Amino acid sequence: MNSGISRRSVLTGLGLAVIGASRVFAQDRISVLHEKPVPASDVPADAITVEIDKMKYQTPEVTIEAGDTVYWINREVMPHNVAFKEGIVAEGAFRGEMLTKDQAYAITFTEAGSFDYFCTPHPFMRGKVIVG
Ligand SMILES: [Cu+2]
Repeated sequence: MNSGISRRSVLTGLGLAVIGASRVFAQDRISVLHEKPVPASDVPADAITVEIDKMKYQTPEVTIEAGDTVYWINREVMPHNVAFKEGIVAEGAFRGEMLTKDQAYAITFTEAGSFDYFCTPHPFMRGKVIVG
């Protein structure tokens, strides 16, 4: 007579690991390197720059990678800034500091997307940062 040995393996039910990767809209999609404008001479030589002159952002559209920093440099006496409407880079609106001549302002873009900006006192001045 054969005595059958039965083995029973017990499968442990594995819980699905849920990764909490959903974006929180309230989180800022940018970080500001320096709260105040810096002299244009402090801008690194290899920086991604947008010059502001003649009431225009001279490179109206720049394409960068997430984590890159864009420096805006004002080259004229007329003060300008970089501002985003509500919901573009954060839940609220973002208004960068005003730049006088030869001052720079740096913003690091931490998430992919297309970010339209404008100049607060000159809303006809517009530009876009595309983060790939
Ligand atoms: Cu302006």
